[in-house]
Amino acid sequence: TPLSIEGVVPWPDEVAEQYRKAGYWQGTSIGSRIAGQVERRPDDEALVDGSTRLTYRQLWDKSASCAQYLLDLSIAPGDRIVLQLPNSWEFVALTLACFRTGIVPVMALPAHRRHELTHLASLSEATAIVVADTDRDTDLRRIAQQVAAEVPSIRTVLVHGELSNDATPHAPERALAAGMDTPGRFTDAEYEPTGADVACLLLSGGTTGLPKLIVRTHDDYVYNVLRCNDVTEFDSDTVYLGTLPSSHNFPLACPGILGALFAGGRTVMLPSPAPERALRTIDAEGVTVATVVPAVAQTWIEHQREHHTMTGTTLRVLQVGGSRMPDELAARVEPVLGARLQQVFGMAEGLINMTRLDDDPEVITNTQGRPVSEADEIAVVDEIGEPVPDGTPGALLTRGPYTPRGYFRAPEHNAKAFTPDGWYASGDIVVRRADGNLVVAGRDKDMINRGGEKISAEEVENFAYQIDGVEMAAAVAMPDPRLGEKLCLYLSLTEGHDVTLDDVVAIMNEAGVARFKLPERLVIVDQMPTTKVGKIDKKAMREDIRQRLARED
Ligand code: J2J
Repeated sequence: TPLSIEGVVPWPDEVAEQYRKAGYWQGTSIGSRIAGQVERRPDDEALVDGSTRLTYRQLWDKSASCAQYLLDLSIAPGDRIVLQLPNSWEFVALTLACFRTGIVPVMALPAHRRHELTHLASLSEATAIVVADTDRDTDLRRIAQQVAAEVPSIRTVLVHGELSNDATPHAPERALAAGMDTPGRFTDAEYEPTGADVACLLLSGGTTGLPKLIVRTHDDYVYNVLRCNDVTEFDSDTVYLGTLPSSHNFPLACPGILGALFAGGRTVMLPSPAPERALRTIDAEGVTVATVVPAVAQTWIEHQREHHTMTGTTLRVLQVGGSRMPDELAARVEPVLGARLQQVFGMAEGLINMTRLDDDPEVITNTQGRPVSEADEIAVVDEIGEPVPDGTPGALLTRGPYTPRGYFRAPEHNAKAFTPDGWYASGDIVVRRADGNLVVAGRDKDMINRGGEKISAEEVENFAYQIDGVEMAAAVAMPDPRLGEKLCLYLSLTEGHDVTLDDVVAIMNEAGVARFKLPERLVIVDQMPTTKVGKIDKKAMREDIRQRLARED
């Protein structure tokens, strides 16, 4: 029987039964899928991180050791732990340790700081937090202790790297490294999760004041990985390059690191997608598939054009997604990088659309693909929820065997984000073409997509409202040639007040907000533009900032 965690919204019983009957859900854990490859190819390389190279057997042993270490620290199956680690073999070993014990990782991003980590720990009632020692000049151990001070459920801080010499920590610090090298006692048979058990909590792209958590079960996540493996054609010859933060759904499971492990392939991890090192690594390791956001694809293309860093031709597929790839950029991938482009339009909430590797070039260049599963249900609807004809833009709704029916512990938000029939309203405006492929045409959610990193407008506005003299605040997307969008903040002020961009940045820094959410431009207006019904008119502001930028050019 599955471990019950309060606040999880299950699929309706009859739907679950249908998914099991159809074989979408197989009742197996993520770990068991990888265990098969460990048996089959113990001495093949599974993971490369700098000078560390781990075979399947070694990675499996390290994750078993790590699993036992977590259990010895009284972190129990079903407990949540906030996981914030840079791309590294330790990230993978620890994530697998969680998947093998039923401990649930909350997939924080490396850029998150006190504000986000505190919220994630508190919403999930985490019993531990895992951080790196530092990120450049930021001491993450100190931040983890601040989180522990705020969130009483946190009992342990696990550190990747050097422990701090904090004499009176709120929660004891333990070295992650100490747990990696004593395999032996852990047995999968004792802990193996069922298919219905929670595997991990992913972060939502966020349109709300604070990010929501997405529950992914073993059944649904295994299916997600298997479908993506099939479409992206992963096999034991695949050499996968992970450069985006691994806690994102895309590089983790679409098909990503898990896909490579399921298929018996090899994953190479880099801490960043900086072009010189990434392109060199592709050559040196014989990388066949890499995953990037459009902004990174652009830097790789420009770098390769200028420096011809990549001399080999191993790269077979470049997966690009997370934000809208301009068609002109899409057209340059294959000519410059020599790899087939695969556009991916996905979401941590579930639904993954992909172009197929053998699609017509027109489809690959101009669309964001179609669902990876025959069981994915798609509806494109107008304002009143009526289906629109193909070729007409509409709001994308979806249901399916790897699209959960509700966020974790968020009943009020669920009532808005899901229809009574369980459709998830993605907030994306899409056009479905007659051939079934989707084109992302915009969105009706209040979010800024900064090169694939999602920023909730409301979250930023809430900080602006804390500043004296701010009457109204509106965070809107402004166009950016590299990132696609950046955040521009519009403010109207009460008389006699003056507010600068620095003031806004200061208050957000004080609160410990991730840097990528900081507004990059401030526009002060006498009056906020409003719609006929008196709502703040963000469309008018997006147009206004577009014109201002054009005038400055
Ligand atoms: C336009 N918008 C896109 C695309 C995502 C694979 C790929 C991406 C994500 C992801 C993911 C887009 N064109 N190609 O989890 O597994 C925007 C949409 C979507 C939101 C989801 C994966 N690809 N988007 O980006 O949960 O607005 O997942 O609803 O971070 O990103 O964001 P996220």
